[in-house]
Amino acid sequence: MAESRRLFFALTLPSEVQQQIIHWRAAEFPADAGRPVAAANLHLTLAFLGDVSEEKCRALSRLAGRIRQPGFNLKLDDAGQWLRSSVVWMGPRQAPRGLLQLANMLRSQAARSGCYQSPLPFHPHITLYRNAIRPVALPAPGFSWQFRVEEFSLYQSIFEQGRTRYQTLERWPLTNKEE
Ligand code: 2AM
Repeated sequence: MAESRRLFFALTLPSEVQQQIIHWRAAEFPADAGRPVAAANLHLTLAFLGDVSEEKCRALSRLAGRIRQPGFNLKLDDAGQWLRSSVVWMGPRQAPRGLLQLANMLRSQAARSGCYQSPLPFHPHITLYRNAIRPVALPAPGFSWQFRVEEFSLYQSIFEQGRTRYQTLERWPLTNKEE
């Protein structure tokens, strides 16, 4: 059987923002909120691809490399909990148009390449806790992190020694210009 890998497209958070978020999380959320996601794993998924063959991965990478759009500013100022998937998340109160455009493009390329895509609307989020099975008291509004997004990445999800880590396979700049 051909090898396949669990892949997704995502935005990486600047490492200083990852660090600031985990300090804020430790201060603002109850200690038993759930299983905290490690700082280096904090990301915003644009399109989940699932288990993908090498051949399909190459095709998706070629399509991603054709995307031409400028970068955008992302403001993280919202948080919530989804009890169905047992996650606590943070994200933008108002998603920037560039983010929606990029995710829609990657999701439709994935769907056309045969990767199952959820019919639910894209809800941009960064998972902060997993296994959050009981309702968690959320921090008061007023928090906010803002940064410029200038690239997006293809990630592989690797589960080893009881932990998940994400490995960047490829990155593409967000630019209108032809190379
Ligand atoms: P989550 O953080 O909301 O769980 C790697 O697993 C990334 O892909 C995570 O950001 C995860 O979202 C997302 N992901 C996993 N399974 C998914 C699915 N079936 N549909 C959409 N996104 C998924």
